[in-house]
Amino acid sequence: MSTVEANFDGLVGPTHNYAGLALGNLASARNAEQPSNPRAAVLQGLDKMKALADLGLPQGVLPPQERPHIPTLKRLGFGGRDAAVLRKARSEAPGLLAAMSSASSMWTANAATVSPSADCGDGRVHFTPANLATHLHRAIEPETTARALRAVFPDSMQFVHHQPLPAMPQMGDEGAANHTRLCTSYGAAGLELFVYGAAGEEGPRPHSHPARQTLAASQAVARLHRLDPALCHFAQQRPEAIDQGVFHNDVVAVGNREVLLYHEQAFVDAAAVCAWVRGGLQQSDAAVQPCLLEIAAAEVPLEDAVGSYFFNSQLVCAPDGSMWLITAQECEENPRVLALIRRLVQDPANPIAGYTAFDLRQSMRNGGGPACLRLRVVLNASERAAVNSRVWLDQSLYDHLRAWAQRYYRDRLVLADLADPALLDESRTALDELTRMLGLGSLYDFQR
Ligand code: SUG
Repeated sequence: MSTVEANFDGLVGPTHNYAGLALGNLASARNAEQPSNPRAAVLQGLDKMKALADLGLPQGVLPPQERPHIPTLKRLGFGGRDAAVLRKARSEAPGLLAAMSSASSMWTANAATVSPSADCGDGRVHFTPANLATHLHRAIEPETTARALRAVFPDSMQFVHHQPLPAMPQMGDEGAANHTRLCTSYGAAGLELFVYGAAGEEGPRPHSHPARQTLAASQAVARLHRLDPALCHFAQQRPEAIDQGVFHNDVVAVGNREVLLYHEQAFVDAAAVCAWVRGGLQQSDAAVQPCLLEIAAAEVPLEDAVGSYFFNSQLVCAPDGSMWLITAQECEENPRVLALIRRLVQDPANPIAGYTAFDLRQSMRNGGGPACLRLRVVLNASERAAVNSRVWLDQSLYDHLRAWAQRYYRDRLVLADLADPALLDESRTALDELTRMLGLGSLYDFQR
């Protein structure tokens, strides 16, 4: 069996809510304090996963995290029994309670950076969980993320799990959302493109929004993964694009196999990126034509790209090798973006054969599109066989997860509900059952 690219999507957690926590993420700010629907959110994500599995793509599931996170609230000085911790946090520091209650681990493009075995010096698949150091609500994810990744990819002969980088601004790391791999075929050694927002105090930086990924962090990940420096490139995001809501590179660019689809305003030096991709792919297999698709601001202004999340589409290969765009419904609702999609699908000069749009509105309202919800892992046949087999989504797991969500998830949540001890109980019961369903062991603090 050949090497494949598998998607591991994050299940939306039972406390999914809109708290306006993410600086520089326009959707998060716009929808702050709106009621959310956690049940619809998890079902929307599951439907996308199921559609990709039905297309013949290997599709895995990653678990949500335990929220509200009582251990961190205790560490921050809220003592007593769980109900008292929640009550005091709500009255004294509602912002902290919201941060400890976010379901943000659903966006698994930020869970880790993953390098396939064909790229790594020791021939194993490498994972570095992202430290997500710029935001409190996300900086509490890496410890459980690391446990989850070890539970899903347990075989140390084939998988290497690094520690997250030190959690400090100089080492801000947001994982695969700022990393793209290009290759002539999945099993061949690929080119790894790392995109950063800032390189220390010198050089251009955004003015109003944080640069979440640093050059130093990207370089550290490349070193840890034992990548060949000749096959790595470090490109800077345009600071002015970050200031316009491009908080991760996957909001303005997506790559797959030999295709890089990117907005004109994505990179400080797009010409250097393209020259490196062309040279590297030609060297890997001269028969494969690199396909660099730059989308002009005149065709789709950055504002429309951010509003529709077009570049946060998944670009995937069906088993017959044809390429598909998996987009958010918002792309169909924007006439300029829809015209662009039609143009790309009709153009024989690129391998994109079609598109499918999904309703992911619950996640989109917090700035998370189709590509944010998945972590890509390229696996050869023996690595694929070494994955915890219970996490692969098939009809039976899909049915079980739907029934599970319907049993435990609420269909309406507002910020005041986060202090409800019943919500904590429901969430723990749901997660406890999930770890059994997926064979993950005692993943959560409340289980230990
Ligand atoms: O980190 N939103 C997430 C969205 C992450 C999207 N991921 C990628 N682009 N790969 C973030 O900004 C909002 C939470 C809130 O406001 O309630 C939030 O964290």
